[in-house]
Amino acid sequence: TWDYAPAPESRAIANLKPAYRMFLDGQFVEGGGEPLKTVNPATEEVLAEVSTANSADVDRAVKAARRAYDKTWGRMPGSERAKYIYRIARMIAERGRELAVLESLDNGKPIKESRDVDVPTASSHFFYHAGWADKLGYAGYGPDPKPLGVAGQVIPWNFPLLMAAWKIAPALACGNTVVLKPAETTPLTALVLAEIIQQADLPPGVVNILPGAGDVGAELVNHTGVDKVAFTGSTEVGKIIQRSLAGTNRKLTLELGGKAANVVFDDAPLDQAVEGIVNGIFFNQGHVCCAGSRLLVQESVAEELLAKLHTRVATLRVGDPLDKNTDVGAINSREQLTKIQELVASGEDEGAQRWTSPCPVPEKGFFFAPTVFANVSQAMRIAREEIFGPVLSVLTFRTPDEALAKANNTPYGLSAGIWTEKGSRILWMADRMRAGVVWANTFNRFDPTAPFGGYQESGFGREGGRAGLEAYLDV
Ligand code: TXE
Repeated sequence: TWDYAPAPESRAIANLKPAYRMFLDGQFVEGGGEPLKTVNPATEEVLAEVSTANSADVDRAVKAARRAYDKTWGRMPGSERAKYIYRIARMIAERGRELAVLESLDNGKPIKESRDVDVPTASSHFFYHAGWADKLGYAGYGPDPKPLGVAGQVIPWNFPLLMAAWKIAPALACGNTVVLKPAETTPLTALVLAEIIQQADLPPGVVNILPGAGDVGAELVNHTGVDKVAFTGSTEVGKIIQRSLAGTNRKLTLELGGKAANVVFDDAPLDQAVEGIVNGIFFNQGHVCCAGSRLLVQESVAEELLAKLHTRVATLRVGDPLDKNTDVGAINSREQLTKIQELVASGEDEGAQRWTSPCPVPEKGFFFAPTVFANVSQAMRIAREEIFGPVLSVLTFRTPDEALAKANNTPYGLSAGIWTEKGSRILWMADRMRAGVVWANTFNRFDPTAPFGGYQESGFGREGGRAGLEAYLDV
């Protein structure tokens, strides 16, 4: 174990303030809720105090969004909306360094990921959707599709800025207005996005950002002034929301958990597959809904692949999220760390064979060394439940039919991976896997042009691509 001190200049680069206020009707204001303290998960130090909303604030925000919809945004030609959205996209890119450092401080993810993935992908989502704003007549939903009205959006902590972008960009492009609640452990980059939205001169009320815990999320999704609810988070909360909206005629999209199979056939280029497996499960500490958390490997190459995998995983550096060489940063919260520890203990109890990377791990902060379980059977909790951490479960198979059956043996259905040189096998598997995204000889590729979303307990609705517009239009 070792200790580190975060570079003092990081707070200045992130423009970190001691206190943040919520964004309502174009202004930064104090909320009526109990302020929350957001913590740097790598040091356990308080980063900032953040004002939270109460139910009166939620009501004011929804009403402000309604006014903005009726008076400005909902009536504006798409070509005008596009100008504002392009401006947001550019401003995110311009403030990329600040946003990346702030994201790593608040979330714990490695700076090379926030810098190279989160921030540029957030920006590209606004660029992509700006392009749709004046072309909705060509989206295939009729010549003149209408926005829905006010969107109530609740997002998780694993990609705080990027999830905000995924939610806000399509809503705005289609002419809706927004009330968004970021996750309680990671509110900061969404509030910088609010600043960008204010500076981009969007009319007041078009976007409102209200930090708070789950109770604020519940107030928002149940507010009768909200026309469309979009949620990304746990399957458990997704089901609560679905039940509470039953019979209300409000539109709903849910992006929930996953337990993706990453399937390696014996003809796969193994070194390339190892890179994809590592990316699939250790990217963002495994806090990824589409993480390749179940490795299914053909029996004949299992031993060789596992040896290569251990060698590669042992090289991953765990630690300071702000160090450019860090591969695995901090677990976002103590709560999540406890959940990971519990599931790992269950894997050992149920008889799986645990291997943990010998890498040094910081003493302070929420860290967990990359872990690989072999001899996993389908009945074990580590093969069935979403761990949402840097923990891989390895299962084996003999035939493509068995691989397919095991891959689909999950209540989830968000993503999957296939590694093989045979094109025909890729098509055969992709056609039969119940997963919203199937990657072949790669993993975790994201692009705003490609629709993303799940089947079964992973939710419904798509985000990104032309299909993603449907969630925000009356067609
Ligand atoms: O999720 P929650 P948590 C999974 C992952 C993780 C587990 C728990 O397995 O370990 O869920 O994480 C808000 N009405 N995923 O507890 O509670 C909450 O404030 C409305 C997978 O953080 O679902 C936050 O903003 N909103 C997932 C958001 O929901 C409510 C990403 C998500 O928090 C609410 C995150 C309510 N009743 C966790 N209760 C993915 N799909 O990527 C809470 N919230």
